[in-house]
Amino acid sequence: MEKIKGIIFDLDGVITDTAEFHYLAWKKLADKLDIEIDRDFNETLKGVSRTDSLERILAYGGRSDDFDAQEKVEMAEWKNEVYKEMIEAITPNNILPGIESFLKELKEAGIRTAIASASKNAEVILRSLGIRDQFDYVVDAAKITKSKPDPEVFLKALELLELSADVCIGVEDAASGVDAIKDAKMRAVGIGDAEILGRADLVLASTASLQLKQLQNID
Ligand code: B16
Ligand code: MG
Repeated sequence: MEKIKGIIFDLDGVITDTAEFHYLAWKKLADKLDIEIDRDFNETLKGVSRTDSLERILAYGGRSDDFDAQEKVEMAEWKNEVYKEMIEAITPNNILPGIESFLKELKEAGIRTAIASASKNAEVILRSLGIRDQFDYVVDAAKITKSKPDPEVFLKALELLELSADVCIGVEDAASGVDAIKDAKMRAVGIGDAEILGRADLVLASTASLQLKQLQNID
């Protein structure tokens, strides 16, 4: 590909592992609703917005029609309060392996960076991790109208970076996020399981393997 000029990162599952906190908070709510969810089901919630996640959980438990709009808002808020309490414990120790050195490598190479996250808690999390200033832009759920797999969050990041899709790479841990990157016409790097992230141009088992040289070789 052309020389890389920008890299756009998902937050949850790429920069830090908040997926487990999301899962535990949703599980607490699901337990109250007598809906049984497990970690496999949680895979389908990664990268999915808070309200869409709730709808998926209710559908999974066959309870989609049991609550009105106001009750759903309250349930989503309740989950978020539980989640916010959990993420208070986040410190720079929660940055995923290899991310800090990779960001340093990008800075030295003059490559611009942004975050593209479906989370409304993205800014708080980045500040707790102590790395907010290392990204040129943060595009989070507050700045977009359509959540992943819609490409909007990545397109917005491209616009802010003033870069075209063909010189940028997106990094994601969720299938919905890889779809969003590909539909934004960018190259996608998946972090995790190749079976789940099949549409990605390159799948790495862990963030520890992120290296600019390897990304530069993606066709
Ligand atoms: P919040 P990402 C996503 O973040 C999470 O993967 C997803 O599980 C979560 O439901 C969504 O953010 C919304 O998060 O409830 O904090 O607004 O992976 O796009 O960074
Ligand atoms: Mg993610």
